[in-house]
Amino acid sequence: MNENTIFDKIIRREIPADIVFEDDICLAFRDIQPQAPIHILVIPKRVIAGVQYATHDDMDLLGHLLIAAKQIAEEQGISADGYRLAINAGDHGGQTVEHLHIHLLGGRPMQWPPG
Ligand code: DGP
Repeated sequence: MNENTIFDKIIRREIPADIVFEDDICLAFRDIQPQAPIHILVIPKRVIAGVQYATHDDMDLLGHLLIAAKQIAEEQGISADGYRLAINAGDHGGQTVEHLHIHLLGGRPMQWPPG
């Protein structure tokens, strides 16, 4: 398990991030390359390299991340208009950081299909 991704360094406060939410299980911070007016990453503190590596043992954790993302959307004032949650998995999914993360995107209308 790689615990030295950029996100682990953010969890350990070794590099700065604009943190918007934290609890015992997860951390949420603004994406450094925002693709929307609101672009926040929600990550577990426990390392899972990606959703493709999740197991049934991670069910509670994955649920926790989704509920956290939904609460953050409410706090950020984008819930009424709507928003997108996205998880990129592997090369074809566009995943670049090997630490599971949910993208919370909002503040503008999203398009479909994604690129
Ligand atoms: P993905 O492509 O799904 O693996 O998304 C990784 C995201 O992480 C990407 O949108 C950019 C963001 N990111 C990469 N490095 C940093 C960093 O050092 N700080 C922050 N806040 N975000 C980062």
